[in-house]
Amino acid sequence: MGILNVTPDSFSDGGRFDSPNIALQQARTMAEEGAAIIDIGGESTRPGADDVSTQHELDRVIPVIEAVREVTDVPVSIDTSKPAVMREAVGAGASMINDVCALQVEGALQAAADLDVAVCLMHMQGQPRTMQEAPGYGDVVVEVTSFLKERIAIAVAAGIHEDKLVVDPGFGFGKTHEHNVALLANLRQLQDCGRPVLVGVSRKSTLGELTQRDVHERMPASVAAAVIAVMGGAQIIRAHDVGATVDGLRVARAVRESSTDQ
Ligand code: 9MG
Repeated sequence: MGILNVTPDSFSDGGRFDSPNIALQQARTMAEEGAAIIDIGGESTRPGADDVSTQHELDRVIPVIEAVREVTDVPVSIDTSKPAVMREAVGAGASMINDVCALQVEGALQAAADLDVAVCLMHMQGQPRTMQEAPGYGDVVVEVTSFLKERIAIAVAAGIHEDKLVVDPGFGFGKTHEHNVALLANLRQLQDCGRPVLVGVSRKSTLGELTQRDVHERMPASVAAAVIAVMGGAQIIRAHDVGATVDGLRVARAVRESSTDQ
């Protein structure tokens, strides 16, 4: 899943793709490099980011979704928590909802049920503005898994087909570096959710902490983390550097398929 942020303030590429033409070129490049999904977002979820109105978010993402749909068959995912944006984005051609709030915003469950598209339910402790202030867990892996199971049950009860759901532990969303490392090390436990696992660790601050690298120097660490995630059972990797990640994942997939202890 290639990341296309059409925002002025995302943590690693804020402002780079916020003109539709540049965004379109980036989408083309990601498609050529092997992205299987292009995830388009118009509101930054980095800690402390400003809220964006529904209209502003729509103005950012809808022209880009329409343009991307014209130039590639690669499926588009809409990265949003707002029901109105979900509806308009799917109307414009998106076929997946990537919701960091796991459909907890009022009206989001109904929107996803009505739209009948794939949905990624992500775990987050707290809200983006404050989530990194004092994250705390007894056992992070157990608590994240149990939250995701509960959200699956709630989504299914709201009329969303279970086979449309994907789960995501939400690296960096209300988690310390230790929590993120524990989740990556024990990712296989998320298989208990019974749904494909999506992992987004690309360029995140835990990788900066581990490597002492600035955000734009974290591509090797991001690929390493993506490979570890796939070896731990992840089926979708959300990444900025699509070409390098695809290479890493080809190696990981070949090794995983050849392993005798799945
Ligand atoms: C939008 N966004 C930022 N980070 C993310 C992550 O780790 N997973 C998902 N699903 N979305 C994310």
